[in-house]
Amino acid sequence: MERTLILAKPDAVQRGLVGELIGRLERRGLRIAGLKFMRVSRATAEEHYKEHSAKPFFAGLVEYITACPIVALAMEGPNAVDIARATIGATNPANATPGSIRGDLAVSIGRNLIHGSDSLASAKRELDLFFGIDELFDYQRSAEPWIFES
Ligand code: DAT
Ligand code: MG
Repeated sequence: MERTLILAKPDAVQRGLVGELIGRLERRGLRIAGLKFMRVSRATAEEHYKEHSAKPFFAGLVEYITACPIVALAMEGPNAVDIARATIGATNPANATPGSIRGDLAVSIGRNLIHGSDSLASAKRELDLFFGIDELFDYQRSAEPWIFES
């Protein structure tokens, strides 16, 4: 079982596509472990995207992600990191396979709708940045008949 950080970015909120994005990930089989509608601070944006800090698009990326509220999600399931990345599609929507979120719903690399962590290590780092432990639901500790075997 893995958890990954998903962000429905400002363009997803502005275009009214948040439900569509979450719905696609849920229908794929991932479940929501945390969710919040929030404004990303400049400090959080810079930390989240620090691997890109030397790139020419970094300033624009930070402006974009802090421009209006986003929806942050922790999604979980078996191989959640890779499953989410495949469902999201390639970084540049021009190269994203039709059927993927970016391949169906986006045209521009600078407005590509959604973030998904690129590795388990990134997921842990990014989830810590966006969620407190008390904001994530622990399905294993629940008595409900959840869909994944333990
Ligand atoms: P991903 O979001 O698929 O993990 P990434 O980590 O390489 O992609 O880059 C983070 C974001 O930065 C990406 O979603 C959009 C933006 N970005 C990446 N490369 C870019 C480029 N060449 N020009 C403009 N924006 C870019
Ligand atoms: Mg990335």
